[in-house]
Amino acid sequence: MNKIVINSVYNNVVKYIVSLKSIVINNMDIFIPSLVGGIYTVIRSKAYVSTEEMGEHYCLLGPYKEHCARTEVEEGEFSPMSPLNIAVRKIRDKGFKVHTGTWLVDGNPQIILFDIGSATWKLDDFKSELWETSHIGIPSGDLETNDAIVLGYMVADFIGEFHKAANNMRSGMDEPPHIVAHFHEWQAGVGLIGLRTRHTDVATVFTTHATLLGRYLCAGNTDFYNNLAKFKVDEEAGRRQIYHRYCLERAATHLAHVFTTVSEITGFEAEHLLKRRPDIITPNGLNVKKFSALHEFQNLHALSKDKIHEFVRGHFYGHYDFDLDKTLYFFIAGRYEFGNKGADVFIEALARLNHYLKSSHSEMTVVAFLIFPAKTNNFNVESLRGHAVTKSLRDTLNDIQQKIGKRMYEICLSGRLPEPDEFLRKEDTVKIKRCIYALQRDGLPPVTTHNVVDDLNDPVLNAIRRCQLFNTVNDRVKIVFHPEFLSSTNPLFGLDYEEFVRGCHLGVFPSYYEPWGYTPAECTVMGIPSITTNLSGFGCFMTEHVADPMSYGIYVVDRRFISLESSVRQLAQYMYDFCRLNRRQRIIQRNRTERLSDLLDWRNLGIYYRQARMKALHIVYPELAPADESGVGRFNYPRPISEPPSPTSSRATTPAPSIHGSDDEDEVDEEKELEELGVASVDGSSR
Ligand code: G6P
Ligand code: 1S3
Repeated sequence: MNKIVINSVYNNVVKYIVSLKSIVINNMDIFIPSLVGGIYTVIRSKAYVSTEEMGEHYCLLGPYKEHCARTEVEEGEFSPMSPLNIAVRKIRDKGFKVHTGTWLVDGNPQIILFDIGSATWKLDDFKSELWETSHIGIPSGDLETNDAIVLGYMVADFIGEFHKAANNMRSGMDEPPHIVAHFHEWQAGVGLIGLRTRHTDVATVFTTHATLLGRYLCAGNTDFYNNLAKFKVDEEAGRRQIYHRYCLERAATHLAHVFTTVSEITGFEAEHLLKRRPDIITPNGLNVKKFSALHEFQNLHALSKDKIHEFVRGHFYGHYDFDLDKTLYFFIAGRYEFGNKGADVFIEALARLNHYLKSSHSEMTVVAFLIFPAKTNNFNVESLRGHAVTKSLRDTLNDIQQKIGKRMYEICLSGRLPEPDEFLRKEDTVKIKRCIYALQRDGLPPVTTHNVVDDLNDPVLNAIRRCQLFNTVNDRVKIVFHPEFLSSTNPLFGLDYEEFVRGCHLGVFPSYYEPWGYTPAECTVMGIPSITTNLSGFGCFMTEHVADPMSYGIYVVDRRFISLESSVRQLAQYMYDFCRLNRRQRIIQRNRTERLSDLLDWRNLGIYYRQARMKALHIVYPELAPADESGVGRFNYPRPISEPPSPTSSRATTPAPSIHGSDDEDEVDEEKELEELGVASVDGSSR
């Protein structure tokens, strides 16, 4: 049997990967968190299970980017007689450069990378073919689309050769090679158009992770969801000068044997904007890694939180008048699409939260981090200075501590107890005083860690100014805008994204346009509660499969059926309710959140990819068994019957002090026991 599926993928940062996979084996996966490009995360996290399921019948195809390939790919040739090898040789014979090997991610899937530059000389031919077969014309100045065209036809050539090679190997057998090519996003869709217009005998699947027009329309001031049926799509695309791209996306959508979207809500959008209803919804999974110690994720939270504490001490030096033990870390992160990702709503709601906390004389402080990549001229002096002065104080104290230790040792050796004035010497006091003076500052702690290039027009900074969230001593909500993604080499945090998320208390993602939304999903598998919306694929998916998402630490803000003002208020209320949880309740809630990770595991969600492949194959080869349409519907997370983790479960709508339990961590054990007995689990049964 030579059943092979080919997936092609493209993310918006021109990281583009295509995968080939067999359908005989089931589809599983692995998870590596990635901040940039959700589509990249889909393919990368799925690689492990795909390889596990299909072995060498699975392969990824994409463009060759030298700087990425050097660190991420181990180059090597496929076995000489394999159809992959034969097809690669044929493509090379045409003068195209192709790199082969394995991708250095869990599962080590086979990978074929096409050097677009080596085929640019064929661009005009490819464009003519596209025009002749589909009447889609591409303007010469659109370099991204030009690259997509070259890559698309290289991929179509390759798959054509692969099909021939696989067919030749099967000569004498009745069955043709069963090949499924799965393309993701419009850029990769060109390959699908090429295959279909050339009548290559392979089954095709096209997945859109966000529609082109949807992204554009939402970024404007449009009441998108209430007007979906009314948009004049050609006109809207033309007005935005993306008509040719839109045509490619629509052609791929209609030519695919099976069309999928990552959520119902994007399916609804596709139905109106691309004029095809998805055949199957393929929700995004993650590679969930379970720790052998059940509560390891709680320990990791405490460890990472300590590192964030250290950042906060430095950033707020001179104004460090709040108790870190009563401080909560909230964050939002993602592609810098201010309105689409809900940063506007977040900042507005933070201002309300600030007011609620102040007027209720709450002891809690919230530090809200906004992590969006913007153009900057590096870190600002104030942020660096804060970390330098706190470091200097720490070093000085460590030094003095050591000296005191040595002196005490000597004195004790001589047979007496040290006198109090022998501990701290005058010169030490002077040194400490110097450090304390250095900790004084005239201005307020900055709201951003970097010099933002377009400071005056930056949407986050403007919203912070408008809401006057300036980090004054009176503010109970402090703001830190970090306009760069995090990495472990970051001089201020020294944390990578995953560690940062683990150290936070709540992820806040009040997106308006979010086909899926990996950020809250990543929080969930790390046991960190999050806020999402009923306009995000993730939010809708959770609402469908979990009886009471809020009690599991998944708060779903309504951004669909109520006014913007009401959504802001609801978000502020959720955040305020969260602030009223005591430590015990937060720990319980994290346990519950983490329990949902099974639901997001590719091992469960991979079934939809399998269905899509089978359905496509069945269309091309009707003699093959039709797809098994049963899915994750069998998952059912009932409401936990143990104590409510949140005052919201028992509260009136107005803020009131927390009434549940004490802050004593030991008491959590009782709850843990209850929960670990399997009070709420998949299918409601114990695990
Ligand atoms: C984890 C750790 C506990 C720690 C707690 C802090 O559960 O295992 O040792 O006390 O986190 O929780 P908090 O919500 O206050 O950060
Ligand atoms: C898209 O990436 P985005 O952040 O631009 O695809 C992701 C993967 O399917 C999805 O999670 C996200 O919602 C989409 O918006």
